[in-house]
Amino acid sequence: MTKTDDLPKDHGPSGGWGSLKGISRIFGESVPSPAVLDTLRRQNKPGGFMCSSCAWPKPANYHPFEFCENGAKMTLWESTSARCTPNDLGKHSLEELRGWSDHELEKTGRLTAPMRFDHGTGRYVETGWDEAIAGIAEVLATLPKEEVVFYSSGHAGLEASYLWALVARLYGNNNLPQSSNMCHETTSVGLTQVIGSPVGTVVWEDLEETDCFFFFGQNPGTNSPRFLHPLKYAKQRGARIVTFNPVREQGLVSFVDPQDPVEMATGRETIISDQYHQLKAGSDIAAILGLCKAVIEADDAGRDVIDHAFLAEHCNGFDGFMDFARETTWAAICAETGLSEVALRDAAEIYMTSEKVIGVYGMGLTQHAHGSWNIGMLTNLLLLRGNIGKTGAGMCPVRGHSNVQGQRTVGIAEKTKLVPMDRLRDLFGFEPPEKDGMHVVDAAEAMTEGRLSAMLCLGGNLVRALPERDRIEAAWEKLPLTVMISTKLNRSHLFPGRNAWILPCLARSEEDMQESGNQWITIEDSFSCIHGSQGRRTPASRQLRSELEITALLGKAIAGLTDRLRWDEWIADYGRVRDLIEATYPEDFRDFNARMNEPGGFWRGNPAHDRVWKTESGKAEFTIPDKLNAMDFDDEPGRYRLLTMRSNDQFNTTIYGYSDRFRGIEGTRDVLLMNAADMEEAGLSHGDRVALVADGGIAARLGGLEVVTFELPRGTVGSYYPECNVLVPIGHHDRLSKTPASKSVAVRIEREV
Ligand SMILES: Nc1nc2c(c(=O)[nH]1)N[C@H]1C(S)=C(S)[C@@H](COP(=O)(O)OP(=O)(O)OC[C@H]3O[C@@H](n4cnc5c(=O)[nH]c(N)nc54)[C@H](O)[C@@H]3O)O[C@H]1N2
Ligand SMILES: Nc1nc2c(c(=O)[nH]1)N[C@H]1C(S)=C(S)[C@@H](COP(=O)(O)OP(=O)(O)OC[C@H]3O[C@@H](n4cnc5c(=O)[nH]c(N)nc54)[C@H](O)[C@@H]3O)O[C@H]1N2
Ligand SMILES: [Mo]
Repeated sequence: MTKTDDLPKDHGPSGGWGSLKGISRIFGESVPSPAVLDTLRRQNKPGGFMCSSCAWPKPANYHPFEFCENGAKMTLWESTSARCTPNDLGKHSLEELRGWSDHELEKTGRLTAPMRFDHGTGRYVETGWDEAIAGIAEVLATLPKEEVVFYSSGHAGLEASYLWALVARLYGNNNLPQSSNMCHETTSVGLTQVIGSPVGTVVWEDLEETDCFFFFGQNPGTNSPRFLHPLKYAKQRGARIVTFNPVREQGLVSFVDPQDPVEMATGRETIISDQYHQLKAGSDIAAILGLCKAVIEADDAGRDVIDHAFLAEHCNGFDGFMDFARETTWAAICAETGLSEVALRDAAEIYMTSEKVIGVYGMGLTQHAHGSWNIGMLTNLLLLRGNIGKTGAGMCPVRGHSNVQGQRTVGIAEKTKLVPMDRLRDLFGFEPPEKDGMHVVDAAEAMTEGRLSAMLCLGGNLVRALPERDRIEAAWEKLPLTVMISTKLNRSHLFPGRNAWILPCLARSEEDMQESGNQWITIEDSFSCIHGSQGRRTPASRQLRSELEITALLGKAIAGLTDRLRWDEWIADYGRVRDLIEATYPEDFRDFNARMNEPGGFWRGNPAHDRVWKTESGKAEFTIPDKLNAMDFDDEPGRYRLLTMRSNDQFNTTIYGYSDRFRGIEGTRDVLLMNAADMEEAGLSHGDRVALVADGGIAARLGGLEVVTFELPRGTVGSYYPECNVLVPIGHHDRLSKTPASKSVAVRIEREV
């Protein structure tokens, strides 16, 4: 175990002046258009616009500046004054553009006009909206319906997303994979199995009441920096924080609040983690089992630390689980995690002496071959002391994109059982398709096997976000149809299908003027609260259309106008789409239009929060994993566990720049982070050039990496996503939910000259 006090503070606390420098650098690089400061002032406030970066909740009692370093970067990045016009794009061949980095591609600026790929000249050319929509509908009419996929990345608002799902079903399938298939699908499936809820149980009040957080594989300093404020207040109240993460993440070590003038002037920082346990990647099952074992042993020895009444009333399977924990040896747990028994008992002591505990997790738990068992084990830990369904306690998966959770709530789902099809039938007068659709991994496999005809993407950059990039790129450009609804140029645009369009859309901070005025859209945050959002900025180009309008135009071209499919009226007033959402999901969206601007958002409720378990048994389930780690390969000499990381200067495949200041890595992303003892054993020195070679059944290599000595557990190495996606096999994913296992990829290291 490393205690936070003992850790070197070489890269300074999170937040502080570094975060302001980070923002101002993007301000310089992206050359935002005027009035952007006004936009930032309205960010994440009732009556304002909701940041399109992460899904962290927006509090009712907001700060004067309710945005973080990375939210500001996102807004500045989309408010750039640079433009990528068809003319500019037409100056470059695809070959040439494929040599550009992700950063260079997006830096060309906002897309301004619809484009079609002209295979004759090998260039994108401008086209009109009517022509583009008619062209797409014409191709769609010729394709096998089950071979067309309607992907969405978690950006678009509830209204556009609801219609997107409707369009897919009217077209004739449930092929509605979403970015969460690569992200928190493990939560949607795994958490549902054990507590009957696909989403977290915690709400804002719980953050204010809790006396302890346990963090597993979530990095708030970079990925949800506004979370650092409630963590700071919790620490000031005396709450404790324990972190399990192979990487020492600065945001979980200490924080200087950029919104606090005294802290900024004095540099006074809040120490975040009381204990920081750098376990081996993929070993959380064993680590959490160790915590459970310590609790069970203490209870067996007469300390009353298990909530037996709660278990008896609410849970299934605890006797079997407790025996399993008793029988598993400390030696096995320590060997698996690389942590000592003392360290795990220390952490368990904090757990046992806290009355209200929140379990926080992110990609460090979900992106493993047995990610669902990780979630099951964390649930076991919380259940032992009744830490789900009481104030100040609960499960807190931290979601990714700003509306990734909400899109699922309003029908973007490939599984038919998740959608009230009978209501859709009644509302729109059609027979919704009955067959389950494709998950993103199914789609990727079908694509590489030539069984897919079209990819329509509502946002995102799937070519870059998916595993096995080389195979995906080759397969993508063979598709009969590709359609990308995007704000900026990205690598997915550079592999146009036989018929290909780019449809440029408004960004969330921009005015969306329709017949009834400037439109509101809504999003759902990680705590299941719904917020209205209205953009006010002048759109980047007069030719941009909103995501809702583009979706509705496609729907109209595919299914026609009828007395129940009132596409034009929906475009004219998004409030009518909210009425449809309310009619489809009355329990979640009561008085939707009236309530959407409530401060803090309106909560759509969660039965598990009130100890109502929507599982098959009607109880919360304890689970016993088949093995003590979440991986699908064994350690071998020369084989490493690669975890693919996000830097502090990116939002997924959008690379703002090359400064990962919390980790002290500047000016490059081509690095391999490695433990000093591992380096010595492999005969490598800091600064050496190496390649990573996939060691999991595919032939793939990523060269040109510089070795950086880093404090990591032995056998675990780190390098950046999305660059590493060449190395991840498509079949390497969570067994239950198919979430790609991007946090434990088997690799070997080869020296380069
Ligand atoms: N600025 C910024 N914000 C973002 C994003 C972004 O790219 N940039 N992406 C958004 C999206 S879509 C998402 S899903 C979220 C992602 O946010 P996070 O869930 O925080 O995702 P990551 O940064 O990929 O990884 C989380 C942490 O898991 C740790 N980890 C890796 N392997 C293991 C393991 O085996 N066990 C444990 N305990 N920890 C492990 C890593 O060291 C890292 O600190 O953030 C969202 N917000
Ligand atoms: N190895 C590895 N792979 C991973 C991960 C990992 O940790 N490691 N993380 C996974 C995760 S958690 C996720 S969520 C996925 C992300 O996968 P995606 O969601 O597909 O990718 P993004 O990078 O978020 O998409 C960026 C693009 O979205 C478009 N865009 C931005 N804003 C808007 C908007 O407002 N509207 C529209 N229509 N388009 C917009 C821009 O064109 C931009 O280029 O990647 C996954 N892949
Ligand atoms: Mo994500």
